[in-house]
Amino acid sequence: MAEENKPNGSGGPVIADAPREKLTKKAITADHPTWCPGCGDFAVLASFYKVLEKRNIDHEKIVTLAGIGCSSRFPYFVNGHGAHFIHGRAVPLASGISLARPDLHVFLFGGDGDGFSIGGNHLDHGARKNINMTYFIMDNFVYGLTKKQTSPTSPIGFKSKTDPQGAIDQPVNPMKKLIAGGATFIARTHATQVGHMMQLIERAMDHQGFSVIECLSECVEFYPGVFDPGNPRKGGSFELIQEKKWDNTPEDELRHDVTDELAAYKLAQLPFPGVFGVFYETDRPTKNSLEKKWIEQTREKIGRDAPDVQILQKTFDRMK
Ligand SMILES: Cc1ncc(C[n+]2csc(CCOP(=O)(O)OP(=O)(O)O)c2C)c(N)n1
Ligand code: SF4
Ligand SMILES: [Mg+2]
Repeated sequence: MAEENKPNGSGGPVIADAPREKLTKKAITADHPTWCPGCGDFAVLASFYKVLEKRNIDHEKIVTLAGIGCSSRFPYFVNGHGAHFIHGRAVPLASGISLARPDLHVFLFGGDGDGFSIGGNHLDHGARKNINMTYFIMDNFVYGLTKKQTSPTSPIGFKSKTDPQGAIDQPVNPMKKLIAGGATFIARTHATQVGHMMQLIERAMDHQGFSVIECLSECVEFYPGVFDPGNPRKGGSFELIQEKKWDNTPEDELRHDVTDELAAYKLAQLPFPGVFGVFYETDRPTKNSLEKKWIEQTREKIGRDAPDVQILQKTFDRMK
């Protein structure tokens, strides 16, 4: 008798896990993307597929979530669990899923309007609570889906349907907002740099906590050419952050310490197109881990095998 089919202590057969098929791009591809030809978001999707394939993540553990916007169409194009949710409310949705199912890889995608405008407050709270998820923000400095309104990252002077004479409001600095909010992994990339996007997605998903990547992703329809200064192929410069290696060499003195909040702010001050890579990374307990402890303590008191509903009932009973 094969070892895995021998009866166990409880008398039932022990069934070995079936060998898994490797995750392929074909398996994770859903609908054909409906973005405009040349939109930067295509490259983000391609990088994401490549990371999933490379890391061979268990297919049923992949969740992609989003709010509303062109970039937020992302979950339609990924064959996995997913939802296209209310504009700006994707962080609370992702928070609930992450806390209820900590075994899943929760990926959140969206735009600058969704993340920094209507969803700006939720972003701060997801960050301070350090809820485990990877949030990829495709920043095109405009509202694309609704056809060219000023967004919170549009630069002063940008002419749009809401600012026909040019934007007059100070734009959000995403890196500064995220550092101040309390996100524990904060990085920046450019949609023309597939290798760099992949590296950052991998680092962000390996990070325990609220990890955010801002990606300059061009809207070729409503703000063409805006990210050329960060694209070497268009004569721009894609300058990478040199991170400290802690190798005692004199040059290491000049490298960036990703755990240094003030140093991260200084990098965030650099004029456009700024620098790319990891600005800040720190280790702080996640809400997931803190809640897990609390749930375990409650289970100890109420009974290991008690169903969730009974735990809830007992908790409410104690409040009477
Ligand atoms: C509550 C609510 N307010 C406004 C809208 C209209 N709306 C849809 S997408 C969007 C902005 C999208 O911009 P962004 O998040 O930057 O995504 P992009 O299309 O640029 O990728 C707006 C204002 C909406 N759908 N729901
Ligand atoms: S409108 Fe802009 S952001 Fe939307 S799909 Fe077209 S190019 Fe992309
Ligand atoms: Mg946008």
